[in-house]
Amino acid sequence: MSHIKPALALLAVAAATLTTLSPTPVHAAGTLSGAAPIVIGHRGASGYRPEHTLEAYSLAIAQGANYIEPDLVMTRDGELLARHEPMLARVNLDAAGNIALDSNGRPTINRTDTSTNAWQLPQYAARLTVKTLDGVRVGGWWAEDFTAAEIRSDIRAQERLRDLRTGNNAYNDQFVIPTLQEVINLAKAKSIELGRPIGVYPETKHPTFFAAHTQAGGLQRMEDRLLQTLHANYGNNALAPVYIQSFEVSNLQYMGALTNLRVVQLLSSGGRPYDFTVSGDTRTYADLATAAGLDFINDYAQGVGANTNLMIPLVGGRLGTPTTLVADAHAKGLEIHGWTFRAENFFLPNEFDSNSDPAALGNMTGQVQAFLALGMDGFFTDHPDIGVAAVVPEPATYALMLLGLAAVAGAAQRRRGG
Ligand SMILES: [Ca+2]
Ligand SMILES: [Ca+2]
Repeated sequence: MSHIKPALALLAVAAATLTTLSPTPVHAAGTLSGAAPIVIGHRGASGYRPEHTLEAYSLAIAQGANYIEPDLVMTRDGELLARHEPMLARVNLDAAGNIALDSNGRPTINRTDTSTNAWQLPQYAARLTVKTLDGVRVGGWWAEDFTAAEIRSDIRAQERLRDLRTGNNAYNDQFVIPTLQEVINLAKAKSIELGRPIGVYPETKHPTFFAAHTQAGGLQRMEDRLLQTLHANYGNNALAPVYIQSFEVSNLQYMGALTNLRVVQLLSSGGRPYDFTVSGDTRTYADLATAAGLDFINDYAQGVGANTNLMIPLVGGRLGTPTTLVADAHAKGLEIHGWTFRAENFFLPNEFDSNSDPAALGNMTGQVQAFLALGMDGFFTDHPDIGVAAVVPEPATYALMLLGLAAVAGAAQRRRGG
């Protein structure tokens, strides 16, 4: 990524100049470009509405999110829909890996991984299936066993965290499962309406799993469908307000070679990419988060999306000592976006809890600012309103934003030229 180096040199000069003008340190000055950190509406404003619905994305935009994040699964006929998992609804399995039945002989739903009413529709009862997903037996109703028309006409979203975000259950069974194109249409329409760019940050879910689906069905592979859609809407343009993310590696390498759109390697706090498991590559996410791992990622991606624990590990439920990951990523010219910031006490490091009620909101602002102080370039949050308020750009930041945009444009021009 040698084309980034002149941009970094320019930014270093700009930062030094601005430091002399503005002695007050601003957290945003620590980002790679110097621009303010971006707020990504994680599955929409999913703290407030059932996730991955146009209503959740719209609210995220209204709350000031810069990007909205659709996770993508595929239907039987190859449509890309926004859903966190291929399971439209998930059921519990017994110890032997078969569907567990209650005393009435009925399956019981998993209460944190069921995001639609598919489990309540008698016409689809027979489609309940146990499959192996990334090496694990999982039971449920699967997006790839339905046509897009069936899902969109009959199936409606439900609150996934139905026992924690109980207020959101009032919105159950109302909202359609959107296509990727509908999510893009919303982002583009709102960009014009509000006069500010609202980007999309799609994630390919379970690429190895869906590659088997598309091969068996003679369908266009997920990555080709995604790039075709994105290029049709934004062009093949590094400056487009788009990031493509995945927990697997080989599908990002594939897409990175076919597009100038920005690619982000997700890094989990444990385990390894599933395509590595399949191919016998023994490297873990922890290995990918080292300097050598970041060099590897730098060959095909422009950024990493890191679990918060990789930046500031929890110690006894509280934030411990930061790692060097943010600085290490920046040293390679990689942006780093953190996930996932959620305001409920249940999710917050305990020093930010407001009380002992897991569902009550605590001090997410304090948590976010601890990570922004490291120079994190953006973050995924279920509560974009709180996230936006936690990012307080100061005047010097705007100057840096302009310089950052100029530097990125220059880098892109050199990339095209080279
Ligand atoms: Ca996601
Ligand atoms: Ca907590």
